[in-house]
Amino acid sequence: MTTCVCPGSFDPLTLGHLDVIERCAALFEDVVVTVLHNPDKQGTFGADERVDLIERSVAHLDNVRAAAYANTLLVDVCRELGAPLVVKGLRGETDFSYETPMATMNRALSGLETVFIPGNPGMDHLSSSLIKQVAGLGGDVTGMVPEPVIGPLLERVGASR
Ligand code: COD
Repeated sequence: MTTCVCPGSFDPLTLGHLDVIERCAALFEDVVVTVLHNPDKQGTFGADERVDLIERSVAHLDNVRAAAYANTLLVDVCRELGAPLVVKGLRGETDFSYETPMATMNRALSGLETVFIPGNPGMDHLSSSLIKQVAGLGGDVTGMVPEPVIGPLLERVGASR
């Protein structure tokens, strides 16, 4: 059985993330969505909240689970899970430029391979940060995040306005 890891901040999960996760679920027997710390990003949701929103959004996928890891390298998470590879979605050249050094670093650290999967073109505009901006200024986020995320997202960014 090959375990595939889908790593990210997921702050919060978007329909773009979910599309990649669903495609991984069709390709691999075991998929672990891992919530990790990105030092370049300030968090809106706590790690446990993000995991809860992911779990509620992937309830229809039997072979997908979610977990959060604090102060841990992705390569160590994958070693612990017995996963030989991670899958990352690419929305185009900007994602490719951002992701390639991380993929090379992870391979240098432990031999961990990164598989890139092209994002669904209709979802290329979906990013957690843009969606939070839209929601925070009263825009409609229907069709941008999974249904379980809508309420908590509006509650959270509304509360911080
Ligand atoms: N369509 C397709 N793919 C998408 C979309 C979309 N609409 N939106 C996002 N994605 C992809 C991203 O390209 C990314 O691959 C993945 O989904 C997750 O996205 P984010 O934005 O939630 O997560 P990031 O990019 O902030 O995650 C960065 C990590 C947390 C994975 C990284 O910082 C990390 O590995 N941290 C752990 C510490 C570590 O090991 N550091 C060394 C790294 S070399």
